[in-house]
Amino acid sequence: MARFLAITGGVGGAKLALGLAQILGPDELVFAVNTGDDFEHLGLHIAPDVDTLTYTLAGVSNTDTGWGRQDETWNFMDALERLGGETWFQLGDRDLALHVTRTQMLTAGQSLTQVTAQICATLGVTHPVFPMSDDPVRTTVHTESGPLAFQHYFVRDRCEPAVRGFEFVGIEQARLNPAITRYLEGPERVDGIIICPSNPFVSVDPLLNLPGAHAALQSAGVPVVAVSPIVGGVAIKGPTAKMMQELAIPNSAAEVARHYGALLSGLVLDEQDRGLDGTLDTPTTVANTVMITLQDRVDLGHTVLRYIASLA
Ligand code: FO1
Repeated sequence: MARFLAITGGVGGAKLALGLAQILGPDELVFAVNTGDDFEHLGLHIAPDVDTLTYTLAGVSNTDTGWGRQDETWNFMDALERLGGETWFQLGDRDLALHVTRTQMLTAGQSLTQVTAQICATLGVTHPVFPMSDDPVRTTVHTESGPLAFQHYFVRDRCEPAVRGFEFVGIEQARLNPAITRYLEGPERVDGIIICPSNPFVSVDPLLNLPGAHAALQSAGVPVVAVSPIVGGVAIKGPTAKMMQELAIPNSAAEVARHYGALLSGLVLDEQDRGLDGTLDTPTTVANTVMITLQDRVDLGHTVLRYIASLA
């Protein structure tokens, strides 16, 4: 039975993750999720990318925003606003319950991996979801207005300040989640690794930059396939293309391939970038990567799995 590891960030990556989860069972697919976006807010540990994936796989995500829960109510935010509290980061009542539970469990000494497993089980998510690390890694965005904690840059300042670079604070002391390492070596080794169409700089790089992670992924010796989050020079979701422009990197899918370099066995380009097919140092294939319907996600999942099989 073929088994796969999918590396994902938030909203964009979770779309393909859901497609893959419709095709592969819980013993065939595991997820490694970015935690560089995590932060402590209002005394709570928020893990946005882990939660976006969990809610998506559980079928309870807010499909308008991509983050947070469907059928949400906002009594807590309204009351907080009246008290003069910080309201730039929207926490719905149901979502809040999850953050309170997670924070309590972490404070009681459980690891983020254990907490995530319990929350997934409660929500009926059967595919294993692993935070990239149990150690704190916090993405700082260096901007023209100075360094900003990731959520301050992303949500509070709406990605407006021009980006100068990124720093993953704590990464030198952090280690790749051993639950993920297990799938890269030995008898449990997966047959392929999928990098979902998440932001390469802030959603995938935190995991790749964990000490030894890049080498562990490479030495797994299995195909590593990424789906480009850049389509026709723009990002389907989020600030990837804007960041590339500000970093003076051409905002092209070709640069996504160049960014991942020798790690990649292949890149899935969108139909709109068909002109790049066969012109890059990295092997490529072409598919519809703009996932609007559930069927789009499943179709792309099948394409990715077929592509991995062809590269194996
Ligand atoms: N994104 C927003 O743009 N605005 C918000 O108020 C917001 C709240 C929020 C609450 C919980 C959660 O899990 C995610 C939330 N996000 C919000 C999304 C999130 O911050 C970003 O999409 C990711 O960090 C980027 O992957």
